[in-house]
Amino acid sequence: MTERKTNARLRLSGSESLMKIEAIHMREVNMPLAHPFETSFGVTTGRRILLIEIESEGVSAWGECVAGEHPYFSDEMIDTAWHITETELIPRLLGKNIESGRDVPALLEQVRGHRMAKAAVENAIWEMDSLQQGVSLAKLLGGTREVIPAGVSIGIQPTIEKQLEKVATEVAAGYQRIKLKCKPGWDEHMFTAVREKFPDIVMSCDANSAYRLDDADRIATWDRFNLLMIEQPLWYDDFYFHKELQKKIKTSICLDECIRNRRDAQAALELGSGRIINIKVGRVGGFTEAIAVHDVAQSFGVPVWCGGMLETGIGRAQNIALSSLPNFSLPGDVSASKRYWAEDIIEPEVTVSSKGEIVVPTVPGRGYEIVRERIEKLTVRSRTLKK
Ligand code: OSB
Ligand code: MG
Repeated sequence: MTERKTNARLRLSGSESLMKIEAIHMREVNMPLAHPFETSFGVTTGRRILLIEIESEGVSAWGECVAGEHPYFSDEMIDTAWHITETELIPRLLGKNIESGRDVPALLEQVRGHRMAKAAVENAIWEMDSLQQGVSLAKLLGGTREVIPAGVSIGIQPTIEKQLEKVATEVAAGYQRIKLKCKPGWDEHMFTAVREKFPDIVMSCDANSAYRLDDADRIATWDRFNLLMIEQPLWYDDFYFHKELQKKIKTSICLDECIRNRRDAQAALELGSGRIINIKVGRVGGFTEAIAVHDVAQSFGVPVWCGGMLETGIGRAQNIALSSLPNFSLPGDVSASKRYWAEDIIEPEVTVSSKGEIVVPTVPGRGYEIVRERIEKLTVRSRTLKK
């Protein structure tokens, strides 16, 4: 808190402290995943990712849109994000003099929803601000941690044997928390097998909304697996029935899909819909709202952690910066680049120590360099908008 106030005071007064948005480049990169990723809503073998590059006075800053290839995780997808970014968001920013990423939500307010599209442009502006002020993005966001604890999210596997191999690999790599994707038909027998083989690991599961309240009695029996949490078991847009479920089980519910903003966080925590929140900066519409959700959870004594959306190094580096805030006290789904990509588009790539930690960069900006030639090779469409 004090950290953020200090940063705000650092700002110079007058025009030299403003960022003039001169040009915004949009591009779509296509990147095959090193391993297919299966959730209860489908399999992803490669990503189509919208990247935003903002130019101001010879400096460029980047943002990544985490919308998927299909509107299965949320109602956004890359093509809707592309359209809204080009026709609605960029025209509201071009030529403007912006003081901080915090000013962006108000500029985009007229456009309802499309939070993942908004987050990509807002986060690029936060990154620009950190470069212009010469501070790390983590520091600008109010981060206080020097290292962050890393966890992994393991997709649904074809067999239990494969699942056990995957878990063994990630435990050996040092990850501090293993999250298992689950769905009806890939739950109890799989949890039993993993727990038997790994009695002491910190383990959680993520259903991506695959269950219904009728499953409550069965889910209550999962208390025996000593899961750190069960992530978004019910409907993607619900926290009322999650409250009903939370009353019936001992294991903490963690909310992901249904938390869109700070008001959702407050309502859900007041209701008792869960006891942990997964913050995805794209899902809540950008760093400003992510910080606000973090603060609301903190005021309830509820821990948060940073979710992942199979990001490239750009979004991953920005997730590391966000995870350095004080209430990100549980390991997130922010893991090493090599789990996702043969070659990442930043250098160095994101690595995780044998203790399962990622070092938070202290240099100005995101702290990982863009590899422009690689991005150019992966680009399938691009568009530049200038005032
Ligand atoms: O629900 O957390 C989720 C990936 C895509 C969409 C939704 C989710 C996920 C993950 C992967 O769990 C997290 C990651 O490793 O990036
Ligand atoms: Mg999730």
